[in-house]
Amino acid sequence: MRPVRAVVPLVLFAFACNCGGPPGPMTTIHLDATPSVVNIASGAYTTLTVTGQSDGAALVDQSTVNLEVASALPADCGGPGGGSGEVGSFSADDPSENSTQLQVSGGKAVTKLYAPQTPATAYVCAKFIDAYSNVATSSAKVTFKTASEPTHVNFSCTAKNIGAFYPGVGSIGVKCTAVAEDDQNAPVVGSQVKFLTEAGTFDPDPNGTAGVYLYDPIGAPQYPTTNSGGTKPQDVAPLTGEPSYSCPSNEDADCNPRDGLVTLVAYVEGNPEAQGGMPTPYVDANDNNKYDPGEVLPPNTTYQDQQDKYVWTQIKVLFSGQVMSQSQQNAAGMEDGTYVLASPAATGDLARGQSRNYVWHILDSNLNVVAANNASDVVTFSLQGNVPSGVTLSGGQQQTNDNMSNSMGIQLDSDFHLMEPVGASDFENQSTYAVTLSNNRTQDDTDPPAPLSIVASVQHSLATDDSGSASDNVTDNIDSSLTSVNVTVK
Ligand SMILES: [Ca+2]
Ligand SMILES: [Ca+2]
Ligand SMILES: [Ca+2]
Repeated sequence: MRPVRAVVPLVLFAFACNCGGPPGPMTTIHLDATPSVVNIASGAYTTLTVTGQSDGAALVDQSTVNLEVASALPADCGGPGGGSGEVGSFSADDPSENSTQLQVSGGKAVTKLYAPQTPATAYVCAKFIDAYSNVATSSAKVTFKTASEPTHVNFSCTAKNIGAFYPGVGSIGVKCTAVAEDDQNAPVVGSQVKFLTEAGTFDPDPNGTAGVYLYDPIGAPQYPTTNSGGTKPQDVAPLTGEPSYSCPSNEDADCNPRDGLVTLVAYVEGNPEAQGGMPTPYVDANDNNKYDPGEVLPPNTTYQDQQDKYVWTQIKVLFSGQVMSQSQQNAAGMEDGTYVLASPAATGDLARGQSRNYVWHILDSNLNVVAANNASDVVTFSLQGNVPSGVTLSGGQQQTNDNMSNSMGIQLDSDFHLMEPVGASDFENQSTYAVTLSNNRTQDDTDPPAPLSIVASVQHSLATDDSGSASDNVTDNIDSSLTSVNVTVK
């Protein structure tokens, strides 16, 4: 066989035409204005550049280009004409200089168009007459506007629930980012956002990227109420429906979830009128949506209900700690099963053919959901003892896991504002874990009745991975005397 080879001739046809136009070769020019949107300021300008082709080459040096600026494009530049007023000037000193003549140099003609005093839309017409008296035109539109200013701040942190009260971890950090934006939601370059916090400290990002780190310096030795340093969140009284108990270290105070709630503020100089007016930025430490004496303000300010300097955003994060131990629970005078221990209470025979649900509430000493900043954070339940055949925990497994949700327990809206009313179920729902122990032994199983324990352990991450700290990931193994549920299967 001969290979088949096809050859397709490729033919290009090119046509050139000067179809009834003026004599001589075509001349074209192009006017560029960069930038095309200019913020009005003293000396602000846009750069106009005219390039073109004439006689098949770049514009000849020493030839001239005429420029005109007006509030409407002239008729001989393809516009409606009739422009008026001062909408830009070719002179830095004279706002009325609305035309100029440029010499081409290096194939182009360049000049500056200075901003007017007030916002305006300027139309610039460039006109070039070639050696054959052909007229080529090009135009550009330039918008002069008042400089954009921040009207709001976008503010968020990479963790909602931070294990800042966990004993002995030292400083942990969470990255927070704030961007000042204008009324078009465009970032306002050059705006310096500042931060206020109820607890911990804000430090610049040590990696030099955008944002700041919220560092917790608490490192409490045991209870958050006996922390050894740093600023901790304000102790607040429980709201209606918010669970609480008498704090072991201070019987006059209630320990309640909002004792771990930390208010953060990002503020920037801008236009608060855009939001219908705003009060002085303040750290609403007690979550009542109003300024109370003692709440943190920007340096050297006094609180005003209306001010015209700053725009700002407030968010809240939660500082949480270690899962409460049995000894802490006892010291707190809490009854078994109130918040932490499995229910129903520990002991009780489980006859053949029976099953039983056990419920844990995994909470810290403020009754908060513990921090779980890693998707693999988990509560693990296991059966311990001489497990007879036919006895299973939660569907046939000897061990069962329940991934923890990265939540605050406290209900906040999408802006991290506290939602009212506060209900105890909000705090409990996200901290509840359950397993089922089933005794499926048959008459053929002759193992003797066995005492067993169900043991829960918690592995959770105190902060997000980008905290810059090596100590932000801990395994919190709960005291076994707390978490064991003892049951005899018969
Ligand atoms: Ca309290
Ligand atoms: Ca307040
Ligand atoms: Ca607070």
